Amino acid sequence: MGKNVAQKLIESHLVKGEMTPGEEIGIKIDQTLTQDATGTVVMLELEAMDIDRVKTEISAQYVDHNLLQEDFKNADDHLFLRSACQKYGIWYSRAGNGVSHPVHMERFGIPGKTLLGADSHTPAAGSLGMLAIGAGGLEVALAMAGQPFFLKMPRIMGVKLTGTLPDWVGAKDIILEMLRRHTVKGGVGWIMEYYGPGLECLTAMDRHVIANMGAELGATTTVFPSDQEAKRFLERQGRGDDWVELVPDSDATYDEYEEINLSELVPLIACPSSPDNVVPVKEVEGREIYQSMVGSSANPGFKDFAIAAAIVDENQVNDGISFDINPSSRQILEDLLQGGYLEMLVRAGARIHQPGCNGCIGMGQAPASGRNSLRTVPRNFPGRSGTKEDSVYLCSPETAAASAITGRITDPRSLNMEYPKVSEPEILSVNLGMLLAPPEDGREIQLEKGPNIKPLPTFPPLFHTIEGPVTLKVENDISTDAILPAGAKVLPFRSNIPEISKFVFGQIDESFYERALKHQDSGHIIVGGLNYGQGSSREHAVIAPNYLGVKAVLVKSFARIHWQNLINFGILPITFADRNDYTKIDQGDILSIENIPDTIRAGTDINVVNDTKGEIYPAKHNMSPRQVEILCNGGIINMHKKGLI
Ligand code: MIC
Repeated sequence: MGKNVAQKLIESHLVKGEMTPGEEIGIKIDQTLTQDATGTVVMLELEAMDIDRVKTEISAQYVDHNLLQEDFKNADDHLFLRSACQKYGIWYSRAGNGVSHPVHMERFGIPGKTLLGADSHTPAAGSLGMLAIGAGGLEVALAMAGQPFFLKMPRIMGVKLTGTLPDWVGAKDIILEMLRRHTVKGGVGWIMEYYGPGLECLTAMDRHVIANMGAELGATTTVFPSDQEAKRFLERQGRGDDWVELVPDSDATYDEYEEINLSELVPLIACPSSPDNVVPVKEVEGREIYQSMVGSSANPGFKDFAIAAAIVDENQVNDGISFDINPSSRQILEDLLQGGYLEMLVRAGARIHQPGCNGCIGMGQAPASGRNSLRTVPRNFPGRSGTKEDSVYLCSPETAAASAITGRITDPRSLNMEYPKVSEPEILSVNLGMLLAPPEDGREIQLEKGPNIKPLPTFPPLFHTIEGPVTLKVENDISTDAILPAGAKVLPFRSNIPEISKFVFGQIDESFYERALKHQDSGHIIVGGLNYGQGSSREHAVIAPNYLGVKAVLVKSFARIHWQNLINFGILPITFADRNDYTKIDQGDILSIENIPDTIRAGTDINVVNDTKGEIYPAKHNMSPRQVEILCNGGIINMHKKGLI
């Protein structure tokens, strides 16, 4: 039977297990990606593992998150990361060079390779026919040390694209349509593979948009074929020799099928505050906005900025609007400059920022209170922008630009203008000036640690019995932004766990930190709903709760990356056998879980006793035997210290 691209990618890298959906497999990792908000802990983990040099074909570290240098902390982190890259043999992309995902695609993307990234949007590299997966930093550190990456074999959904995109409709509208149909939970346990004649009208960077935001479906990753478009992209990056063809066999099959007729799509928009709250722009047209933002790894292509520039050209941005432009890579910024598009944006009243994530993760550009913000970013979880009661809409560059002119949410098709035709420069300004190659041997290089960079905390062994209060009960779809916010105030503490732990669940309940401290040594439990831990890969959303004494998380279902992070740092992740039991528990109830190591080794069933109410709730874990051993040792770092990894 023929194979699809995802199967070919997995099979060519399989080192453990069978490709049976739901079974654990181990795959070889060719490349890794870290960014500066996850990378500092990764480098501390490499130091703790005492490795000499990374064992991957390519490892790259990007500085694209902590770009606001309001004091020494971020600047010190950048120097620490640079010294670690020199020491361990990692490429270092300096602050100002751009967002990790588009830069990695431009410089290191190679069809047929695997990429593991400490960022949930790593799947963007699937645009070039890579198997690119987001994971917690510790799993990326292990891959850098030459270990396989383990995951449950996903099912593979074939998404057939037919028709052609109408004017004013773009790649963003395709992924928003997928979110409308499948929600933020629909992709959990799945790989999305796109195929069909509709691919013809998608450039490699269009595919990047779709693959990037596949993370918002909860998908393990997204894969496109490496076809003539991938070849064209690599040739224009001066890397034509890296191209290999990788397409599905003519008789390839999928576990499930989806189909989108591109010709029927209209401009779509995700309303606050979830990426799946999608409606046609027409439905919310006319709402006043405060801000319109173009950029991020979810619309990083030259065309995304050029089309916005051409739309606002010869107009003035509405005088009530902040029109924020976040270039995605320095290379693309140079090309926009050469093509005259930057001049159009500046003349129209845009605010030009440095290449980086910036407002996408609340690193500046926070919207005014109670005002609407339109953004081409991938996420609009509550408070993620930096403004607590924010109202962020997700849309295409066309919609963002049209709305910047009118000051209201505007369907771009209603503008009285032809759909602009934009084209990249003949020769791309490929320039590796801000990308530092590692030296041949960095063993003598000393790590440069500023005062904000603290050693990783020690992690206690797994408790045989957990008995403690439910210190917080949360609803469905709790994101890692809700567990541990990003943003300009919090991100600088990513290398300082005691400090960053003060922000755990702060967006939901400001009293959580003090309540947790009371049970830091004896242990306490979090209870949640569906899709707990959706969104980012930040392992800090586990390390900090662990530091505060969280010993178990009991929910209706987990998001993949966060579930793996909980296990890797020794927090017991269990789900209700009967989801209705969720309603029986109140915050403050004392729960107990007994004889844990023997119970989770013996099977997947485990009982939770509510001592306060005298009830028993059957629960389950979904861990592999390998993961059970990690948990019984209190996490991977403890296993490494015992010489078990
Ligand atoms: C995000 O988009 O949420 C982030 C910030 O890039 C995170 C990584 C992080 O929290 O550092 C992600 O997506 O993994």
